[in-house]
Amino acid sequence: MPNGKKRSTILIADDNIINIQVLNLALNGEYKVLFASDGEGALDLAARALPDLILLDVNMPGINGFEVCLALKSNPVLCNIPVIFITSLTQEIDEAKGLELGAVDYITKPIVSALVKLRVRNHLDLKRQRDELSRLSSLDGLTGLNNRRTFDERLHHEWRRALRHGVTLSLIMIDIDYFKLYNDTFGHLAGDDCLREVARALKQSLHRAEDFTARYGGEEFVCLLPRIQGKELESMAEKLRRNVEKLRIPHPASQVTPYVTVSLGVASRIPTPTGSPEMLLATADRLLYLSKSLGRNRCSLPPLCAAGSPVTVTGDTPCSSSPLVKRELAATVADLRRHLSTNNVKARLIFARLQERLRELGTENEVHEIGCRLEQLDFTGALSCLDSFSDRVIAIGE
Ligand code: GH3
Ligand code: MG
Ligand code: MG
Repeated sequence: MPNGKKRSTILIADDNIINIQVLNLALNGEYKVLFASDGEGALDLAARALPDLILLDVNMPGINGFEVCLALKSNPVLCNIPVIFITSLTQEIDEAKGLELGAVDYITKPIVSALVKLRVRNHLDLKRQRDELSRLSSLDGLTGLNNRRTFDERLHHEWRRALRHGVTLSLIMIDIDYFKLYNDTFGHLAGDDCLREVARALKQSLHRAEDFTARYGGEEFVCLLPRIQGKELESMAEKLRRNVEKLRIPHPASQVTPYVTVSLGVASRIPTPTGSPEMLLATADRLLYLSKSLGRNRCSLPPLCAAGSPVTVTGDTPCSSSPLVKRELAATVADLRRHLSTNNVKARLIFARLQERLRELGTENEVHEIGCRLEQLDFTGALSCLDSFSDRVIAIGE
């Protein structure tokens, strides 16, 4: 086989045995060849064998070749298999129809074996290149993990699946602690190496086929874990944290430990038709933020019952609701204050997080005025509203 590559599989669908024999003779030495003698058989075999290319006759008993092509192109699993029509229909209008249906080529009979062989080879080469491009564009160039785009697609896909089956979908957001200081200490290239090592440790921590890891951006990662919850989820998050810590990557500037560590936020829910995957992300993000505000190198999980407080594991014992929430809000306010005058985009993101949290606590209107000032780009006004919010909501009873 050229370059030691796996032999490609070609499906020939034709109701005429002589045609099948001629094509088989031409292709059999170089490829694995499968046959179907009608449209239904072709669709069935395509779904089972996932061939690399299909040679399709048009006039066949039952479903004709055009209908087969339409069915293939409407199926998300089969739509990328190149189809070449080989037919006795020589009219331009038929050729146009075949190509419009998504076939990559249209060859008229009588069959000229040498030309069919060349066309098949060219289309297989093109398919290989397309597949490789698609594989590369789904990955993050630095770490080799799935990239953000692939994650977004997968999140929506898993959400819909979990909704259909009424099962839990869990999401973990992971952020390296004091990574800016790591770069400042060792340089950006060493920072890149560190990101690769952390990515590998995260990926190797998950063993189930359906678990999915991606680089979310910068020094943030996400894991998507279908059908896992409660204690099992908690130990999975803790394992991710521990496996990064166990790498023992020196980080002398870190204020947590002398090694690189991560903070985690875990969200988990059974999807409902009114919910959205973005809510899952927002919860994980908020709990990640809680882990940061409680000292980093830890996991925060949602409460097991709706009325409970988030649970933070590692280092801290579970905290009672009120002081915990106040600490979390104070950290968000401090962060917002820091970014208010210098980074409008980041300030808005932090504000959205604060707003979401207050909505959950039922006190969203507390920050309405800050939101209005931000809209008007009145940062001084927003800052003074923020101070007043902080005095009223966070300082009381401290
Ligand atoms: P925290 O513990 O609060 O998360 O602090 P932090 O320093 O990790 O967070 P911050 O958001 O302030 O800084 C993130 C840093 O990650 C800044 C940025 O330069 C670095 N970073 C993002 N992407 C890359 C990358 O691809 N390579 C390297 N070397 N650094 C990156
Ligand atoms: Mg970050
Ligand atoms: Mg960080």
